[in-house]
Amino acid sequence: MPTHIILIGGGGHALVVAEAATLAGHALAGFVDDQPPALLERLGVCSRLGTLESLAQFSGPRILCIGDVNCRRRLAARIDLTNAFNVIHPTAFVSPSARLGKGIYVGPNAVIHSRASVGDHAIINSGAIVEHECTVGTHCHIAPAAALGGNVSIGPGSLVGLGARILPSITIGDGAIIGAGSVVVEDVGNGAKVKGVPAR
Ligand code: JB3
Repeated sequence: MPTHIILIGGGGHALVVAEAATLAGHALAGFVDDQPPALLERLGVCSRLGTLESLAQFSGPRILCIGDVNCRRRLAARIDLTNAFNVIHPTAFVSPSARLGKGIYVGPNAVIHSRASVGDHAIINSGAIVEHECTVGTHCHIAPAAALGGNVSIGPGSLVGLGARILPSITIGDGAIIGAGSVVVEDVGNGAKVKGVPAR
């Protein structure tokens, strides 16, 4: 019996979550969004159930489908995510010893390796690599093709940009931003924004 998932947000990120959920054998109950007209509606992917406020009428499984880390964090504080559901693309590898929270999106060809842990409402996007014993905090976004070496720790609400590389055993603080294509060779503090090779 497929799970009927409510998507929270109706834009580009919701589009990829919807596809991953469908390929994984789930069904879509529809989406909620405050801003008309949403991409999902224009593409006929699934029906709009209402605004975020209307979410209170539903008890089914749901997932936050908003790419912006701060927006995702802000909305998570405002809505009921008790029944948050993980959407994992069928081509992703998630180690049996990895520990996942809830409301997590794992994209195509992503890797979450042995004994890694990923917090609630995080995004491990297309082709991203979270190596063994990493810790990825809640609401983090590991963008497409980013790679975390073993034992890397990423604080809540941080963004690791497209194709960035984090060397093994590095610690990234809370709410940090790692620029696309960067190579991080030393720890990064809370709220820091770094970019480049090596990232500064
Ligand atoms: O780069 C990749 C692979 N994906 C990007 C993703 C991580 O982030 C994607 O290309 C986009 O840059 C972005 O996807 P997202 O968040 O779907 O962006 P957009 O298509 O602009 O849709 C934003 C959705 O969030 C829309 O449904 C908005 O209604 C909703 N939204 C944004 N800000 C908000 C707010 N909804 C509420 N209620 N409140 C907000 O503040």
